[in-house]
Amino acid sequence: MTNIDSDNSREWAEQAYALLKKRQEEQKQELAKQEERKQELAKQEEQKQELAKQEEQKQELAKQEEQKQELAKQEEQKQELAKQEEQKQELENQDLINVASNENFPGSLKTIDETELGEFDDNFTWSAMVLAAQGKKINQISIDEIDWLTKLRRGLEETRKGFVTELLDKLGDDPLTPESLDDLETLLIRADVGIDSTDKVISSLRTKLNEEVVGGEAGIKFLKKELKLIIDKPIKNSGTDILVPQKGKLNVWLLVGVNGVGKTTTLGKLAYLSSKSNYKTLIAAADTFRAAAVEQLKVWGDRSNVDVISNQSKNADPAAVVFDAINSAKKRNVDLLLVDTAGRLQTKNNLMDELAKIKKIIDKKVPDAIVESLLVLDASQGQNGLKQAKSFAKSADLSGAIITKLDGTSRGGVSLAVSEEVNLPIRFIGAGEGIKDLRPFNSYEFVEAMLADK
Ligand SMILES: Nc1nc2c(ncn2[C@@H]2O[C@H](COP(=O)(O)OP(=O)(O)O)[C@@H](O)[C@H]2O)c(=O)[nH]1
Ligand SMILES: [Mg+2]
Repeated sequence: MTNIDSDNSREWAEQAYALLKKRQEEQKQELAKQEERKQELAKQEEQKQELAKQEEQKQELAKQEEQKQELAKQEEQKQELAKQEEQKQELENQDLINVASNENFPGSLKTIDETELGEFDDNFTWSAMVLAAQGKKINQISIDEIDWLTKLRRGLEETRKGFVTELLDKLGDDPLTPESLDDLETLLIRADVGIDSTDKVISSLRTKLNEEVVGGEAGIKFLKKELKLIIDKPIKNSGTDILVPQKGKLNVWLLVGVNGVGKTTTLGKLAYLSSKSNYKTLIAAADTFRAAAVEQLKVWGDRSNVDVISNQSKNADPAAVVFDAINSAKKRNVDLLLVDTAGRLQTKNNLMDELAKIKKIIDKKVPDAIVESLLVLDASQGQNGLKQAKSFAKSADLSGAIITKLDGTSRGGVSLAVSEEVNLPIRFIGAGEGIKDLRPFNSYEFVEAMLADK
């Protein structure tokens, strides 16, 4: 807990927990009410069908009657018809009621499970403190945020284990020495932070050591600050802190990267985030190489109610799919078009040509579109991921990176190498296979999770 400066933070966390608990209770009650209402509607529907059946029977009877006593009972028939008219009216009225009440309860169609509030434990306290340290107020935080930070910290556990824990063991409570800097250097390299970033951090620590005595705890604090500076630099240079679609324009985000890094999964999670944030979203299935890719995307699209534009014919041209998707996006006034692309490594030149062709189509059809080419990298690939980033950056004109699979890898440090050596702003990070396991990148949270001391 010592890593975060925040007064009374435990008390803060307790209050936040109580508030979230109350909010969740209220939500549960609301859901129960909706469920009741749904059953009520179902009952009404049954009644309506029953009435319709009676109506049919009556008409049948009336017909028979008509045939038998056509002349004699004309008067009676008139009355019968009048009655039927009345009943019909009643049915129509009921129809209106049903439509109206369905519209009132879109919540009952929810497909994504609400996150459950967990225990008031160390995870909650740490997450709440990270939020508090960023100036969040108690009533501004959500269970999802707490849940995500918990996942992030857990995800970076492996990276942390071979790193901070060991470092703290080595340092003890003693001030830093030139020897402990050597240890730190080794640990940073081992966590795939990269040579350049490591050199940078170590040399500024060395300068600091020459000027003053630095205790273990202060050393960690300084280290966090330095690492954060490295990750923040390309983000600052881009002029955009958090990547969001610009309203009033077509935003096109291309997800690129080699096979298996998590492009399609990430795209699915992005579609969820985007549509949940009320951006009109569309998916283009431009990985036409893998037969199952379209199906995989459709499943993700269904989960967040986002349509998928695809071309099922074998070896369809990816640029043609993007062409169709742009037409459709323009027609529907889409804010964000997410484009999934193929990632065959063996034919890398083709891959780059394909990406160039896709970009050309976008430029031609929507010159004022805001295009982002986001490189997806699998954190568990460590230095290999860094190599991919360098080679893509050379030929694919990238504007940002997304780091996936931070859960359960010991190589989360690669994010720093990508920032320092490829100069790419990290835009999102993924830590799991669920639809909510992707969040906009936040350097403060990332560094806190990577160096948390428990
Ligand atoms: N644990 C974990 N698995 C992930 C994550 N992102 C993607 N995956 C898995 O990685 C595998 C490849 O993902 P996919 O999206 O098909 O990669 P693509 O070939 O780049 O499109 C799948 O089994 C995904 O479920 C993540 O953040 N964490
Ligand atoms: Mg894919």
